[in-house]
Amino acid sequence: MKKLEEEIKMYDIKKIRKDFPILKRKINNKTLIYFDNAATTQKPQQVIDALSEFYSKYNANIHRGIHTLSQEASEMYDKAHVIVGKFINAKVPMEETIFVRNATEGLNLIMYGWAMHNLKKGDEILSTEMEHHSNIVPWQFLKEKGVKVNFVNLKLDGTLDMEDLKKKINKNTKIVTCVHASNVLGTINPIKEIGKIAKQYGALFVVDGAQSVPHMPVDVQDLGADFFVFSGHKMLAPTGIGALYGKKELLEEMHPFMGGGDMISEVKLDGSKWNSLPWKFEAGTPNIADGVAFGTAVNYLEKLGMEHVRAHEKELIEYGIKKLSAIKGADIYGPLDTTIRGGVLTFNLKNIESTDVAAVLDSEYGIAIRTGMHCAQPLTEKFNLTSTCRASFYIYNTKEEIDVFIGAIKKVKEVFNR
Ligand code: C6P
Repeated sequence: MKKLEEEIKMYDIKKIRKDFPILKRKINNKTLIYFDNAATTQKPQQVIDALSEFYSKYNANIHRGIHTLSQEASEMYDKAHVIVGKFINAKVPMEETIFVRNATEGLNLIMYGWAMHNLKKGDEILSTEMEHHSNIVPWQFLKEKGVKVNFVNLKLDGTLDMEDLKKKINKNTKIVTCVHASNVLGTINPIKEIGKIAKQYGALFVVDGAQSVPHMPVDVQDLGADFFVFSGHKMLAPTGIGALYGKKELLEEMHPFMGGGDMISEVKLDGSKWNSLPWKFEAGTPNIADGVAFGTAVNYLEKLGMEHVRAHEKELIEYGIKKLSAIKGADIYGPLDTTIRGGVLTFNLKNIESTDVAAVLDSEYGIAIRTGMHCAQPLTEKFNLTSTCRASFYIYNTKEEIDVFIGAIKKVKEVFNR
């Protein structure tokens, strides 16, 4: 523990910030304070360079040519799978890491590839009220097959009701799915425990890691996940690239999502054979350059060390909660215990519209936050709300920025006479 504390002191925030050119931008004559990291993160120069370098030196289609460029591009793209798979401790990093567009596509792939083919009338899926729409809506597509979708209750302290989970799971439950860290409340769920319960009932365990992989060490084997999805753009990589981890034996028996080039080993007019993993699930020309840059982004995070990333964000959220809760009329949502909370600070100011808060923060202070339901309508309505303000932190944010933010919140209250 002592060693980690010492190392965190060496977490060189000034150096990190220099890697992000956008942080120098002025917004309405103020230096940008970017607190919308749960939506998407900014990109370091290393990732921007990786894209530029790929297109300047290596661009070619992959797995299709024997010419040098195609060979090199293929090698780079394949290697990125290994980098990403190792990052989450996949047992077989290459075969178990499928590149998709984002977490949403990963969840849809599981629904179309596994659930559509394996579930029947009377089967049940158990999700939770804490989910992003992408872990609710795809499962609702299965209702037409007579599959029931149930939801574990969310408690008003921002944690899942584990007793309710134990009540709702039963012998018909074929999939248990849960968000690892909430994009609205910041709650870090007891994933390992939920996975164990799922296994007791023989259900598949699907985890939405869109808000965990970018922010903390994740070990999919230790967590007991059968499938695990996340998006590159929330962890320094470009948009349009993400990953679906799946246990090899499940992926091998699973139906492909899309048919076409590269996902086959043989095509006859009366039928085809599928390619080996992970290519079986990557039909057509993939997002090659962004895939390569995904590897670069992961290398960047690896260098920082995910324990340090988590420790830095924990410090920020602790500080943010402390400062914001001292402001009269500020309601903070989600657990206040930062051992189970990521760097997401969601709040409302009494009698002030969230959009008004965000507009003043942007126009007067150059601070970017998000407002609305954050693609989690059932969660928002559980709290009897229609909108919240959300400041979400990442590796380059500082306590000084939070101080500016808190000063701005005080000013907003003054402006609106509250
Ligand atoms: N949440 C937010 O502002 P995509 O859009 O596929 O990259 O990620 C979907 C997704 C899935 N699960 C969780 C927990 C998420 O937070 C998100 C994306 C963003 O909160 C955009 S709505």
